[in-house]
Amino acid sequence: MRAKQSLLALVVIAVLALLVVPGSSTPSPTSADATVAGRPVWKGNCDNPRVRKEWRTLTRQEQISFNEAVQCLKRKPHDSRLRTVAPSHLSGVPNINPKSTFWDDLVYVHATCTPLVHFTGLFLAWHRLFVYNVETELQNCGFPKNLGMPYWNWTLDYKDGLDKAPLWGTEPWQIGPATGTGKNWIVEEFPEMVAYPSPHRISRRYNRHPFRKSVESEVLTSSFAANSKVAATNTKVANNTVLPNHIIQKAKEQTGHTRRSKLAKGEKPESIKPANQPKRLSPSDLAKRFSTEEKAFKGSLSQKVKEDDETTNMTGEEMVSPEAIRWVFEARDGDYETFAQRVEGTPHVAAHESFSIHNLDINYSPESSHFYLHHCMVEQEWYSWQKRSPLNQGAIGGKQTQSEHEGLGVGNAVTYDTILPMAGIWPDQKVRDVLDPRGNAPLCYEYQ
Ligand SMILES: [Cu+2]
Repeated sequence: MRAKQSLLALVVIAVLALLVVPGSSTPSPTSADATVAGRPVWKGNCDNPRVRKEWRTLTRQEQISFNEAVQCLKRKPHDSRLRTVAPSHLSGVPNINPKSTFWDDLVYVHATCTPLVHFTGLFLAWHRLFVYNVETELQNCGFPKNLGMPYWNWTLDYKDGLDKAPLWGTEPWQIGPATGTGKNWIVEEFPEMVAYPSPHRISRRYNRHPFRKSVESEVLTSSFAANSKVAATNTKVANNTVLPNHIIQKAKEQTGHTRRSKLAKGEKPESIKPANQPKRLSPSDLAKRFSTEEKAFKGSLSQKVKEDDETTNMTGEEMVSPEAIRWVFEARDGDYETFAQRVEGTPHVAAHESFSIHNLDINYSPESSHFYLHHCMVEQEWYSWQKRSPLNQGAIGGKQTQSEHEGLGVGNAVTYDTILPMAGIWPDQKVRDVLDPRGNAPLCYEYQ
């Protein structure tokens, strides 16, 4: 009888806890199993969160320390644990170059995961984990342990121009010019070569109208050239291919193969081709997808899109403006899919596309350190949306396979157990493990 009473008391306490949580706007300590509408809510109780600051609020010394940590990662040798995730015939990414640097490894992790983690339901969760892991690597290279990744709040630059952000420039506390020199826009400050897709120097060019056909065709042509070179030299899948579990599962269902993490030497990649394989979106497919998002945004600005010209003439600045961010945050509480699609398709894409060349080929965009400052801001947008309501804390959505038509993919739905592959460099995690930025392992950070 007593046992029954205490059980009843526990149930009452649990129900009360659930009722209290939705009323609070900040994360409250709750039981690990507590849920809102079937979704996990934050524990939010980690000790000593790393503090992520906006670039311009860092001290000069901290800015210099970030640049030095980046250079340190460029001096570190290739990590032999690196593995291919999406087979090369799906990703278009070349085999691992063992003569590359650890900085190149970071680019490779992103590139080999690209078909799984862009324009799918994994975009926000995967990039959150990726940025956090790189943040740890920067700390191991001398960046202060109490600081997290700096972020670039591009909304502060929408009036003056994204290229006028104080992070650009050639002083030791800046990250290099927004536009390099010469006809290939080489960033002269960085003499080092980056390895992927083939060895080259870092180049960058600011485009005020990144969606104009002329800019797109100029930049995409060079991107295509790089890709076709890769395709020609890369007809076989690396022997050390590791596939994420959901693809292995699919392959198993289709072929009856048992679970495997490696391709045997000489084995044809077709034998493990999943039924619903991620189709690699070409740069022009991606451009189409971007312009769909743009139209939706432009439509929300002017109530209706009158002409195509109107959207292609949009500046990157318009797409990161307070108005654009307001539109992103109009996603109602719990509606992860609307939020995720808008944040990826508009401010995220705009800040990328405003800086070419390789930044228009999303595979290799982390070759420039501003990738991390930019993605840390995208990440903050998600964190802010999550903070707004307990309904958002555990909200996920979208599918696992890229599609030309669906911004968040097609095929299997993303679940709390979907794997976020880290290509052998860091442990893979599940989606549920990265929903709470202050949930202790693996994440513990805060924004300032
Ligand atoms: Cu990315």
